[in-house]
Amino acid sequence: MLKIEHIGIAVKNIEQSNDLFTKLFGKAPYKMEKVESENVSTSFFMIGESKIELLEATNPDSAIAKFIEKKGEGIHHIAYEVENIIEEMKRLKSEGFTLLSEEPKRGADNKLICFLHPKGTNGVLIELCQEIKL
Ligand code: CMX
Repeated sequence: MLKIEHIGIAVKNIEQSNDLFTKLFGKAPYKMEKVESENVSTSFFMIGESKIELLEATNPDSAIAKFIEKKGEGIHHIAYEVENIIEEMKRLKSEGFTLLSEEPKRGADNKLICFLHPKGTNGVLIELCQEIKL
């Protein structure tokens, strides 16, 4: 793994949270994006080299809706950038981690992504992401 790519925070209302985090950071999100396949609306803030993603559920079946219902708003996942997501998925699978998809999926902010089940990572949902190079 190369570095922490971003930290994802589950929020109930992304417009209100955008205002809150804009006040907190002193700068606005650089991007907002809906990811239909994950049933989420996202916004991204860049703070120095660190990226924060806010996530709001767009329907009740969304992982974010379930998370908020169970645990309330808060840190939802930590995403790590990888050089080659296919190779990293193979490596982690052979180490015994549970991948939540067999293939990488297309995520927000121009990334291929794959999640690891939090039960196998001390209760922290881990996302792997690789930049899609055009
Ligand atoms: N962090 C830590 N634990 C989590 C979690 C999270 N984000 N989400 C769920 N859990 C816990 C649940 O609380 C539950 O714990 P207990 O058994 O102790 O109650 C456990 O994981 C398993 O729960 P589950 O009922 O088997 O499964 P869920 O329906 O809650 O789904 C998960 C959990 C991780 C499999 C599902 O959320 C998932 O597939 N996530 C990956 C996709 C995703 O999160 N998409 C949204 C973000 C997209 C993006 O970043 O663009």
